[in-house]
Amino acid sequence: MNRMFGRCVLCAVAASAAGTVLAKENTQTWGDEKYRPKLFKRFGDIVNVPDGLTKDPQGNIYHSAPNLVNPEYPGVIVKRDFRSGRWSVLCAGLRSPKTGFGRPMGLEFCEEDGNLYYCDNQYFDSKDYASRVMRVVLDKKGEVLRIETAVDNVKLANAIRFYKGDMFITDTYFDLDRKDGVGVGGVYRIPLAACKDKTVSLLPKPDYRKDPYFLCATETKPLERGDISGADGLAITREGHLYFGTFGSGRFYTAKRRADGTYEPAKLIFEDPKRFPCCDGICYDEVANRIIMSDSCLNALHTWDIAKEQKGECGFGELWRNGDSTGAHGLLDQPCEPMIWTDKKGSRKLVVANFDMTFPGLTNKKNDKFHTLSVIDL
Ligand SMILES: [Ca+2]
Ligand SMILES: [Ca+2]
Repeated sequence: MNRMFGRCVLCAVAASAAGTVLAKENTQTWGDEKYRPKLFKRFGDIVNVPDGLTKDPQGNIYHSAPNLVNPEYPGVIVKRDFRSGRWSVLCAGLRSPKTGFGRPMGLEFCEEDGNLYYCDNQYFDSKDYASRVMRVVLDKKGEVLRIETAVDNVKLANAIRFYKGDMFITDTYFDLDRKDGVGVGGVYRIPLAACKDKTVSLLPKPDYRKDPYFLCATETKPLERGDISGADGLAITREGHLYFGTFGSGRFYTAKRRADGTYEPAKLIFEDPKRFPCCDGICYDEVANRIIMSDSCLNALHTWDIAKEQKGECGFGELWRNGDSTGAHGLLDQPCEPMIWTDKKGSRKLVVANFDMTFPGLTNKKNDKFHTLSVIDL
């Protein structure tokens, strides 16, 4: 009897502890309540650092997790079946021969060849060009046949997009050790044909301007939190224009595509460290003709209105922001990648991955046990 009582007391304590957690979720929020993020998915520790998001033409969702917080679990790509809503493991990230880890981050389904590509971010394990872009070759049923290296010699492969036969990736660190303390990162453009039958190797960074695949550079003057990370998120509009921003300082750029398929030099279009101190993953919202940016530092989602930009106005806006949160009830917890997705009822959603692996100076203060995706009704 006493033992039973003891157990009940323990339960009561646990419930009260959970209640405390709930109360703390009443963190400050900014933004229209209709955009309050809700919980889309909570994973077990098998996905302990949620990162990249993409979808295929059938509406299946692919989600990557480099799992840097709890290395008991390998980096992994999971898949949500559109019809059943069930999640399953698609594959583990292929282990790097240099580090022994597989670290899938930004990923994109390529409609041109029907395969899934992901950035293998080895930078936290090796700064010696160990990162790669991997191609997950799928059969007609979507099962994995093999994983092969499309691009190597990358420092920190971060985001990946496709446009008209070309792959575009960001490399967040060039490690040029500039005297002025500015961090350089950049965007590369690699024709799919160039890496179809062999691996494309990027040139070492001291020669980056000679690299035939180099497209444009970003510069990051560190803010108070001392982060010099460069190009991170990348989005491409239906006309092929590029948008990208720096993780360390939220500098936001565009590079316009010319009619002949070449690109104009990158242009800095927004820089305001108070409102946008960190550009993590971004996506293009074709319906609203805007870019949606996740801000890992402020726990926020911002927007960039392209029509306003074309009129010479500032396109910046804030969609949602909240204070420190575990994400247990869907609030943002270091949002790193947004994705537009239409559910079975035809309702347009914004799905957001919450990285929840805190760095100095971020709103997120703790790597907690809630590994989550949020969702917002658009
Ligand atoms: Ca957290
Ligand atoms: Ca969390």
